[in-house]
Amino acid sequence: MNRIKIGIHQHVFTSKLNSENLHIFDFIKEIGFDSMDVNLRNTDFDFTGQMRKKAESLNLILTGGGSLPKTKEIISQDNQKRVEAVEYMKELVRKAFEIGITLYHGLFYATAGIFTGKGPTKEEFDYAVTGLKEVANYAKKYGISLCLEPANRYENYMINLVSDSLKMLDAIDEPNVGLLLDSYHMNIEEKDMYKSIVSAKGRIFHFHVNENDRGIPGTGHIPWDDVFRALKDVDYNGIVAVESFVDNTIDIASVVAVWRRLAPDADTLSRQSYKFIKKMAEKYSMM
Ligand SMILES: [Mn+2]
Repeated sequence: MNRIKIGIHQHVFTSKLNSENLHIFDFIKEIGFDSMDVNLRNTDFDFTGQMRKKAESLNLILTGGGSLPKTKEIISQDNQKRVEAVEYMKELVRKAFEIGITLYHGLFYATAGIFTGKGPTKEEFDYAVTGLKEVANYAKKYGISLCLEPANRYENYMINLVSDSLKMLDAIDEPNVGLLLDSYHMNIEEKDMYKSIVSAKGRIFHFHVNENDRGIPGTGHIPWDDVFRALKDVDYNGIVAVESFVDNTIDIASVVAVWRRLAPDADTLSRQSYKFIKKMAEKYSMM
């Protein structure tokens, strides 16, 4: 029988965790959450120890998000830029390790928001594979796995579909590389939510529940029964985390294009999301 854990992204509350707001961990634990997705890019190296200690004291699992920023281009024509992108990811791997994180996920097979006016070339695909294979081997030494997150066409042109991501996984061919699937991106790109999740059986390391408008799950038109039935049918045992944004001053607002309030406040968003995920997980006997 498969059991899922329920997580929440730190962006529901803040773009940057620090000693002033670390009590967010207590708050989400109280609601019932098992896990939080942390923004690795915005976490200071000298804060990792405190974060780790706090999470351990609460028995809270942390995962690390770290998409490539605009200045880091893993599929650039310029070799120097590709090297810099790989070095940047290695730094995030070390940060993740210091926090006690074992899953590092994001849009890092290309750079969000950088377009060429064409689809991906074979050369660009190969650059991503070479770079990620290097990062994967580095991460292995730290006991960390990478999760590629297929993201919609407005954010990148390399991997929009689950099927694209499976091709890249096969090419990277490392056991510590898998997928983070996200219902928001899938709703834009996939014809059939159930079939695409099932097509990735055994390769899904992390899952984002995201409503079609990125608001509270269960308040929009994502076919949630298809999503949870698929997670059940692939025996998913990982974390199902709500990813939404209330603090719209966050630095990724321009990438994810969220300009309006998606929920009244972070408190409401987290409580309602938890309730909804739990209800669906119970319906499909995954709790
Ligand atoms: Mn996501």
